[in-house]
Amino acid sequence: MARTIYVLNGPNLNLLGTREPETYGHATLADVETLCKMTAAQFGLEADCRQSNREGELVDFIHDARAKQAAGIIINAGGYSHTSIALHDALAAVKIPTVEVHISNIYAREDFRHHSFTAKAAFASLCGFGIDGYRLAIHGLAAKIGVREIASGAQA
Ligand code: CA2
Repeated sequence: MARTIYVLNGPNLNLLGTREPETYGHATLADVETLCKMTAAQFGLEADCRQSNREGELVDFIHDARAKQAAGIIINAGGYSHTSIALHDALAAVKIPTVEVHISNIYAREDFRHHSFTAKAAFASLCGFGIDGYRLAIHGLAAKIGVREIASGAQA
């Protein structure tokens, strides 16, 4: 059973925590990655977290996920979500269970954010939960692929 999930973040998400806190909160990308690694570990999974500002590099990461037989992908493709047929095609090609995440509620924002190409290649999408969306996405992905949470210790 594959034990690695890929957590992919797209353009400008490296700026998290430095600007626009009213939209994206105060947490940094490092905080997101720590949250993902800790959440994945609760399921005995390892989160391989990557960020790129380049569309082609994100395509390469998706191909890497296939080559490494990743159990799942969590992706926030940032602005490319709304424009990138290439990312849609890569996700569709690798056939890895994928959850799309957006930190903000894209449906409460500008019309151009209401459509997502990556959503069409994902089995689920989450938006508007802030960075907690990544934690929720990992829980949903684990349920989808049949991975149970590891018991966290004896109950009193
Ligand atoms: O809400 C999300 O997670 C988005 O994917 C974020 C993208 C935006 O284009 C999508 O419509 C929704 C933008 C990421 C930019 O991140 C920044 C973070 C801090 C400061 C500036 C930009």
